Amino acid sequence: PQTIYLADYTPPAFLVGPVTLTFRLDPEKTRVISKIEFRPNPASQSDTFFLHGENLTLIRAAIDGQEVTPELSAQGLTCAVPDRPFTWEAEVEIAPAANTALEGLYMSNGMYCTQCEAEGFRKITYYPDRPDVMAPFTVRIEGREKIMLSNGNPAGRGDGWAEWHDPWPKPAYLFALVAGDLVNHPDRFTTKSGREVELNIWVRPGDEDKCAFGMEALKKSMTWDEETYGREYDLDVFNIVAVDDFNMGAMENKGLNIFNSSCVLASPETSTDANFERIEAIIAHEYFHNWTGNRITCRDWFQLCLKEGLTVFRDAQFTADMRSAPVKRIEDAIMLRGRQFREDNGPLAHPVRPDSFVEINNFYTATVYEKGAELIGMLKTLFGHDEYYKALDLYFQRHDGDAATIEDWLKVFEDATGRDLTQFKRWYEQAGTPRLSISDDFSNGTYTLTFKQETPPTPGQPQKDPRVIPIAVGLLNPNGDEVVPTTVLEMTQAEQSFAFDGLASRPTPSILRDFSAPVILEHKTDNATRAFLLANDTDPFNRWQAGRDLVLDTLLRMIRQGDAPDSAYLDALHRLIRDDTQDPAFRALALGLPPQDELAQLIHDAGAVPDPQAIWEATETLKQARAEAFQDTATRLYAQYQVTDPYRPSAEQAAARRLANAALGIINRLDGGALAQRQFDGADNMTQQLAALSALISAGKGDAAVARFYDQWKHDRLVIDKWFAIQIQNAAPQDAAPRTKDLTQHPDFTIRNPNRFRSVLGALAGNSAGFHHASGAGYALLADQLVALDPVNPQTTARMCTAFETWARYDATRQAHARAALERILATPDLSRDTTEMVTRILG
Ligand code: BAL
Ligand code: ZN
Repeated sequence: PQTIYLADYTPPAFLVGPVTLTFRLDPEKTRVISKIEFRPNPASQSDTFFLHGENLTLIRAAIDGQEVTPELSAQGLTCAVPDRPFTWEAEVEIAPAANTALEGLYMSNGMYCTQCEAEGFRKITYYPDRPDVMAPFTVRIEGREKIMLSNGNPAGRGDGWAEWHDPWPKPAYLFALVAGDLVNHPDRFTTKSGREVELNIWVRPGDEDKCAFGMEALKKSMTWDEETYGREYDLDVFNIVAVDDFNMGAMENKGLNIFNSSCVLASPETSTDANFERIEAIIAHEYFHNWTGNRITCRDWFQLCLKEGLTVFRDAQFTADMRSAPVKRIEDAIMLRGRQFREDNGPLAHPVRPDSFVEINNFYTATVYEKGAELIGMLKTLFGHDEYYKALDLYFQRHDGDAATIEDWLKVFEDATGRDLTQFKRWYEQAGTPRLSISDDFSNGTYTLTFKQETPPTPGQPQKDPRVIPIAVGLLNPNGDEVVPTTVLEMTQAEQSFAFDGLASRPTPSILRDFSAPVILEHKTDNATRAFLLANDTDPFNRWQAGRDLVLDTLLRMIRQGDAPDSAYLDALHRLIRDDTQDPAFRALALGLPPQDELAQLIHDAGAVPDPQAIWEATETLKQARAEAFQDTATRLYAQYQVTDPYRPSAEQAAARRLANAALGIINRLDGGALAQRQFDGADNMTQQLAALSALISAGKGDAAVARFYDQWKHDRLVIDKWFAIQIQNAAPQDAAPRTKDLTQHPDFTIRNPNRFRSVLGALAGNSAGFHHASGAGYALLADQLVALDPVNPQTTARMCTAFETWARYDATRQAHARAALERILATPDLSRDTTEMVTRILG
């Protein structure tokens, strides 16, 4: 397959004026008739007229009304065209019902829908399918469906047809069409300048009662973006549609967001508190794209982080404002370390702005999204609130209507702040997570902190230059009082010292407060200091981090040396969870254990070979020790944090349930599942029911509850996804692959639905000791399933290959099993470009 390089970018040869599309819908033979105004681009050296097009049957093409015979290839067409503006017309036939890849126009439960990002529009008609070609679209849909939607504002409808007009020039990846027998949950919003906007969430009949929460989230997002960024909505209608078969979480098509139903449908009975929080964030994310992505889009796909990093950052700000800022920050750090640090450390490491790709769908990654968001956060930390918003105002003013680049983005900050961001740009260009080591010194009232930064080599990038790292630091005196409040140190060199004068005694530093940079801290401190920070730090993130450092230390000593669980850790944690002045969500987070995959990475980083089984056993031993030490406290917390009010998905109620369910997990290890059974029997919401089911399975008492849960929910596909996943997540290492295999034979398992596939095979990949079991059964099973899925849905296959990205850290036996599985995938005839690229990179 061909590699595409950022350095080879050239402007489009032709620019596009108004686009008119007519769809005559039919599952097997949809006709798409396009009429497009083209004009030569004076900024281009090329006069080659090339239109992308894949899997299309061309019926006819004409230029200025005269039929032409273009030259066709598997990628598109070329045609001789006049050296002046002209009108292109084409009629093609496509088969939505046969489209299982879920890119372009396809069918889901009898409903037509589209997914065009990144390069799906070329499967709908011939077009310059690149984000720097922008045009207003008028769309006519002809069909028998009750509801027929496209982008923009409604422009008319009659018996068997509907028309839409989107006045905002957009790239083809933001095109959308939906048609089906849908019902809506309607509402209205008035923008701050008085525009009346009709809002709808469209769903299949029967799902109407799961839309209210999403609608509230949408209205809150619209208000928040007006108040925080001064950004208003710009059409008369905003439509959201829920679709069951969808590769991504959701898609920000202009005026017509399409959502994976799992990311919009919510009810207390079927959705957990975590689902509610995620739905609120994704609704906000897609809505915020209207400005950061749609009004200002990307010049080319290498700039993906321009819209995704910024929009993730904005949705994180929104969640922090709607819920608890410290809890959101801690959850984001856990996620970043679990997914992005892992990516940065392995064969798939790539810069936030990659400089080459084979298949762009393979770059919708944690690095582009989540690390991309961290870079925006660092700019805000470095420049402060006012300068950040000054730069953003300039960005919107200068680039509205543009297809922009990271250079444009950084120039806005330079112009707004007067600062030079040449060094900061390395964050976009260099892959890998910087490691920050620390030493300190105290003499004559001066405390000096010295930092050293080093980024290990990543594929294709052996050498790294020092980056700008904002290090937020506070200092505490021995009484636990803060003697130096949070100060942002701006590290620019490979090694750099910072001095604090006028101190009466040697302080305890609290470093990287609020996780001020996406780096790994290598701080050789002792457990007494960690316990001190856990008790006294004023920065909630670092208080949580101190607890996390304590548990990592005890687990690593248990794994490496067979030590018993550390009593200093148990005591410090016990003090914290008993303290009712502390936020229950914070205490629940402090009770969380580090992901076993992260422990494996730490062991690997220290030069040893991790044993997933030993890591699992140590984690189990620690859970048991905590249960014995915290039994009485857990019993009290469980009772005290029961929510008696009617269910609300609020941050406050969710925090109480989270702590009570953490307490249930503790009690469950000692009472043989008795309390979990009571909770399961009495649960009136999914958060309680699922936590109880999980506990029962862990206690080995899950069989009856698993069967009952299935009977209760077999009509609800999203709940059944949870049912599949939870059985695998809670399986012991030796049982995980056999259990998964059994479940792939369940009548409700299908590889056609990405949510179902992920709920089963994704759960296996997430069960670290099970997936990496020494038998190789986990690797072999996933390979079997990926080989079966690839011809059906390459995009989801390729994404799931990331389960293998850590294979090289394990022992020779596991490596041999993993290599065999990967080579078997790669040897599959006609393997997709997506999967070929991923497996090739993973094998290294
Ligand atoms: N643009 C793809 C889905 C999302 O990031 O919103
Ligand atoms: Zn996005």
